Amino acid sequence: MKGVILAAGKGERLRPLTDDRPKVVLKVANRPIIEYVLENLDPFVDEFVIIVRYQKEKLIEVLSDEFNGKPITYVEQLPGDGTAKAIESAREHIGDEEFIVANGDIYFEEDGVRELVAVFRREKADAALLVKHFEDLSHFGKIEVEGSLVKRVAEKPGKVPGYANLGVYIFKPDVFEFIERTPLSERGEYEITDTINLMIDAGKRVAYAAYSGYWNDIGRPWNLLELNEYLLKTNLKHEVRGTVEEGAVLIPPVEVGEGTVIRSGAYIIGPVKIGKNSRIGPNCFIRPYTSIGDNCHVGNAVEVKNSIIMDNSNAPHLNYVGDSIIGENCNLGAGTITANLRHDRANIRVEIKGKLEDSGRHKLGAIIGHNVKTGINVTIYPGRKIGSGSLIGPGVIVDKNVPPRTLVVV
Ligand code: TTP
Repeated sequence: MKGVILAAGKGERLRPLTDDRPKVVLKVANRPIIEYVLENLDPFVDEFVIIVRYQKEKLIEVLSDEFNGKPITYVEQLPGDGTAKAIESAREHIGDEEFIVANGDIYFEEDGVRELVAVFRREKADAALLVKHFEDLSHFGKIEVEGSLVKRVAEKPGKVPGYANLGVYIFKPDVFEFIERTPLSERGEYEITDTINLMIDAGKRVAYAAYSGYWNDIGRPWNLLELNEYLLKTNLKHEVRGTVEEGAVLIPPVEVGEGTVIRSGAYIIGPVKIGKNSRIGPNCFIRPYTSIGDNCHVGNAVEVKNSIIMDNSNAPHLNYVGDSIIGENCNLGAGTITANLRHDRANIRVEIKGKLEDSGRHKLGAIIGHNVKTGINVTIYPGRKIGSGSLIGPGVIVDKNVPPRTLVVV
């Protein structure tokens, strides 16, 4: 069976981290998001087809042409937007067998796919989708079911309990005939949920598998922090491949990659994951749920907590990085501090595609794109974004979002 992964989206809600790359290559717990999708589909498929468009070269560079010995074919999405259009793009690569489809920007585990395949076969279905029960469907379309089959994929019903669609499906090749007939939705996309309703109207058997495991839809920046926390909490082993100097304290689990040096006076409370060839300390404090990538430097008098610091980035002296995401190739000047809590302890709101959204978190720090440099004594307000390639001069208080490639001075 082939596994089709949808990875052509622009990831606009994840700006500035997606300013110059597709969201599926962003690393969480030091691994590109799409690798978790490939890994959890791997037991069920013998070949991957990845649908690409936005910044596709970056994705191809990261994954190359195979995963666990199974070939990957990259297919450019046909003109038009939406998940149905993305799936249609795989048409020539699907023979006459059923195939699995998964969004490339979600996290799910193998058990869900196993159950999906089992339900599809048991029900002799024409299609099957993975669903999960939520108490509040305000942010999801509702999957209405009757017995073992899906009756309808409905609009977002508001704050009511029910099943939501998780973005993992099995289809037979006849889905392409229904995709051809799928109309453009109100938001201007060809959506696979509309295709599924057309299939149900035509009397096709669409089954569902209810998943009880962990799932995350990585649409907004704080979803990366949630997933990072989950992965470190559940999957991390204490393993030191680098060097730990005398006088450093590592409270397990802490993973330290090859070539990394943890210098004296570093105090690290796991779960913490540190990549290869990084320099940590002396005299720093790294608190739980922190991932630090390859070739990073976390230096003297720096505290990092519940954060993601991507490859080649530095917090070298006198920094506080809390509940924050720092892209690749960044450098924080001495005294650059992220604020992660409001005095009134209200939830932090973040501007997403021009609208303020409640992150649901009362602790959220900065969201810093790639290739950003800050000067000394820069203060960043909670939930503020700094666009990739920007330079923030000394003493600046970042209380507004900074667009990409912008120079900000006092
Ligand atoms: P979305 O998260 O709806 O879209 P997106 O990835 O472009 O993100 P944003 O809304 O922030 O801009 O996409 C769901 C999945 O479908 C995701 O895995 C990307 C994929 N997709 C495509 O492959 N092609 C498309 O045209 C669209 C819209 C999404």
